[in-house]
Amino acid sequence: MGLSIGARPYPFLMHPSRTAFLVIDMQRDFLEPGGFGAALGNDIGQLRTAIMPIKLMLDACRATNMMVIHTREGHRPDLSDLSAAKHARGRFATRIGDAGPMGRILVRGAAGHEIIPELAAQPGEPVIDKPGKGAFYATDLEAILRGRGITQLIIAGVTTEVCVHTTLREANDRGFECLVLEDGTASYFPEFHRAALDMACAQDGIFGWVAPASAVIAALREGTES
Ligand code: TIU
Repeated sequence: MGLSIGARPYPFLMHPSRTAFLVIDMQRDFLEPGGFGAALGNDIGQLRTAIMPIKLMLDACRATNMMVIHTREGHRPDLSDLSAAKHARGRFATRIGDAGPMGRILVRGAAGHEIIPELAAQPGEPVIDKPGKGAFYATDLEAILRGRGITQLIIAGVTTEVCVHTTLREANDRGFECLVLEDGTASYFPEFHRAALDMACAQDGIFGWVAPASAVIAALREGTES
């Protein structure tokens, strides 16, 4: 059995008991003024369209007991897990670890590192702290997914072509079936967002599937009613 979700490039057969909703880096540092995203010279307003679709998906997952996992990009306060290459990259005045209006940029424990309050994790939902762009690199995400028997991921968050795509690729190589939410992801660059979604499902699903949050939510709702 399974729930059929209208998706690109063809319907995705979802098995909710083996599926996790993975929300990538919906942190104040990317979505609010004075954080890492802004320090990189970006228009943070571009990302806020993803908030409501993710909120609606979280509501649906929580109502149907589907697993939810959150990630946060950030580093230890002593920056011992920050590579010199990542630290040095870019020619900006404010870098990772520097003081900003929401505390030290992309440092665990700082206010800016927190998930935005609208999408805060609830008790029982794992929060994965990751030093890289991909959520599998240097984390226990894979152990948590395997331990819970998860084989499918619904992926949302920011930014589409950076941390979402890196995680999608890591998950694909590890044998997970992945569906990316087209409206639950966003980029500072709308053209990169569109291209990243097209790349995810090109060649008849080279990395996986793409669908709006409403399609997944409708399937979840039907699945619990039937
Ligand atoms: N800068 C940018 O677009 N993204 C990141 O640095 N991290 C994530 O995508 N989370």
